[in-house]
Formats: sequence, structure tokens, C-alpha cells
Amino acid sequence: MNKIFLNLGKQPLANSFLSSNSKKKQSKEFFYNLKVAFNTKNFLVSVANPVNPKFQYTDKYAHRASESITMKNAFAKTANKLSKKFSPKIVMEIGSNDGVFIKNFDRKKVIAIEPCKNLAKLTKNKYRTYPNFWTKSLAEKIFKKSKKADIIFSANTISHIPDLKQTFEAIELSLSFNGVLVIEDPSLMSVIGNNSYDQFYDEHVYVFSAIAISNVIKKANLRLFDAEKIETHGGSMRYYICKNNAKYRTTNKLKKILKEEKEKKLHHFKTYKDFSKKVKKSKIDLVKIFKRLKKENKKVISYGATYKSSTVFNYCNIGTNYIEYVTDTTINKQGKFTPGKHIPIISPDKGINKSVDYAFLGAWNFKKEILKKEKSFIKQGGRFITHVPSAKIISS
Ligand code: DWN
Repeated sequence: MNKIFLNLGKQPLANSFLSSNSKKKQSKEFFYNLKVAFNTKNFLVSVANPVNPKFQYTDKYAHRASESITMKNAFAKTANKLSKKFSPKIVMEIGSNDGVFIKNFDRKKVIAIEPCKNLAKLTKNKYRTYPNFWTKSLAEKIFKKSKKADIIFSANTISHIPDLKQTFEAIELSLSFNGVLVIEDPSLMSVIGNNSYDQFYDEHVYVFSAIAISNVIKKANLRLFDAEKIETHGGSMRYYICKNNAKYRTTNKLKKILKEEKEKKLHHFKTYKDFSKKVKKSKIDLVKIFKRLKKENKKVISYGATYKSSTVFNYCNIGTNYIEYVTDTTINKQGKFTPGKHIPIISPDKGINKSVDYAFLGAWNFKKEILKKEKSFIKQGGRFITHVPSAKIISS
């Protein structure tokens, strides 16, 4: 049974960056009520009313995984680690985005799946890229001709697919006998621990725990044999999954993680009710900061037009009333307006300067990278605002 514990109000699609701020464009914007639920049977946390993926993963998909040095380095390191550990002959990625992961492999080994046609175009000349959604029929089509995959990698994608049953069944029929599915997604333990409620938006249909993942994959004859905590995206988990009869033994690392998740009561509804109370408080505290800065006539901007910040701005009702503009390095986001709140997005070159007093860290998950990059902004007296783990101004 699905029990709702969090209501984040009226939300737009997090990828729906508006090309103009005209009344006509605004009137066409799609909104839905974002509610988050806990399944009392398999302990899965999910968006209660998922949007049809066809409206989300279009040929106008904005996010480019290569925009952060942290992510480029993390993917290179992961590719290297998986190559050494499993010596794969065939590597398939589900959700290959701009190719940030696959480009670390010999092109002959790679199969890429990317339903956003604008992104698939970026890799199709060099890598075998299927511009399709991941389904059983696609898996059957691919592996009729190809040897099965020794590694199936998927970062920040499986959590985006509403139909997990089909997803894992399609994976099961694509893996070689001892093939390994490696998935990375924001971890529920981190979301609860950091109060990072902005990890919930239309695309994040699920925020996984190891407990929930191990339950869900069973139906597809798969099993979780290892997991590790990783730092990316504000705290993620990497899961290693294989066929039921494959050679891998359950690792102590996984046993420890499962134990920790149970100690943190990720399988109890009350944990989520408590989280929901903290989210409400976070909203009150963050709005208080923005109100005070407005009263003091400070110039406030936002740093990183993230999908996460779309949840924050729409939930907290923060728009151009508090934030003058948002900066983002992604060229195809620049000149556009944020979903729902319509804050203009400009390039950091134009937007980060002496006139700015405060910058809200929309990309709080890259705090380290950003603080390092923006030393001169801080030196000039500029300050960052964050809401993770609690709403505050970062002092240096
Ligand atoms: O799962 C998802 C994650 C991985 O990516 C997707 N559903 C959509 C997207 O979500 P997001 O927008 O919350 O992700 P990021 O990676 O936190 O986005 C960072 C944004 O900030 C990018 O647009 C790039 C920008 N940025 C910047 O302007 N200056 C990033 C850095 C590090 C910078 O220095």
C-alpha cells in the first residue's frame, strides 16, 4: 500500500525551461501536485502521481552531465574501476546523456540508450546509440544481434523510470550469465539525513534505498550483491546487481548498509512523517532568510538552474520577488526562464560579479566545486545561501 507523507504543492516539470516569459508561454505551462509516498510492502519511496515519460524526455532535454568537472571526473573514475573489476567485453549504458560515461570506453564495446533525441545525437556518430526508451522490446531487438552485456551501467536514470518491473526484466534478459548491473542514484538515507527534499521532482519518480531495491528486483530474478555510498549528487548509492544464479556473493559492505538503513528506520512510515515536518520547517526558515535580505535591499541571485531548485522555488514560492536571476553554465539553459517561477537564466560570466551580495546554491551538490571556483566572489564579500541540511547563509 502506498501512503503519502509529503505534499510539495503545485509543481511544473523540472525540465520545462521557458524560452520566453510571455503570457502565452506561461498559460501553456503544465503543473501537477507533487506528492511523495511510501510503500508499506516493499518500502519503496516514490512520487505518487508520476508524469508520462514521453512529456519529460523530449528532444529539448536541458541537462548535460558534462557541465560539472566533479561529474566528469567521477564518471571517468567509475569507468576505470568497472573495467578493472569486471573486464567487460560489452558495456551498455541506459540513459547515456551527453556521453560523459561511455566516452571512457573503446567505442566497439559500447551500446548507449538515450531517449532524449537531442542528447542521443551527441553520441550517435561515435557510439552505437539507440534514441529510445528502455523497454523489453528494445532489449530483445538489441540482443538478437549483439552479445549480451557484461556491464549495464545506469546513473541517475533507473530512478526516473516509472515502470520498474519492465525495466528490470529487460535488464535481466540483456545481461550475460555473470554480467553486472551497476546503478547510481541519490540515496534515500542521504535525502532523509540532509533534509534534501528537492531530490523529489517529476523525474525522480523514486528515491531508492538498498532495502527497497533488493525487494523490487527479486521479481525479475535479479539480486543485489554489493552497494557503496558515493558522494555524487549530494549523497548517492551505487548498487551492484546480478542474475540470481551468477557467481557473486553478498558483500559485507552491503550487509552493513542494509543494517544502517534499518537502524535509521527507512522501512518505517514514521521516519517519513518526521521528514515531512522537517521539510515544512526548512521552507519557513529559507523564506525568512530571503525576506530579511529583501528588506535589507541586498542583491540575491541563484547559482545553477538545477531541476532540484525548481522544487524549492515552487514549493517555497520563491521567484523574481526575491531572486534577480539564476546563473548556469549550460548554454541551452541561458536566455530561458526557470520552470514555474520564471526567473531569467543567464551565463555566470554575466551574472557573477561585485554587484551580487548573495547567491542561493541551487547546485548545492557541487558546493565544493563551486566554492573553489568562486573564491573571488567570496573574497569580495559575496555569500552563498543554502537549504541543505538546513536553511542558512554559508559564512565563508
Ligand atoms: O537526475 C538528474 C540529475 C543528475 O541531473 C536529472 N533528473 C536532472 C539533473 O538534475 P539537476 O539539474 O538537479 O542536476 P545538477 O547536476 O545538480 O545540475 C547542476 C546545474 O548547475 C547544471 O545545470 C550545471 C550548473 N552548474 C553551474 O552553472 N556552475 C554546475 C556547476 C558545478 C557550476 O559550477
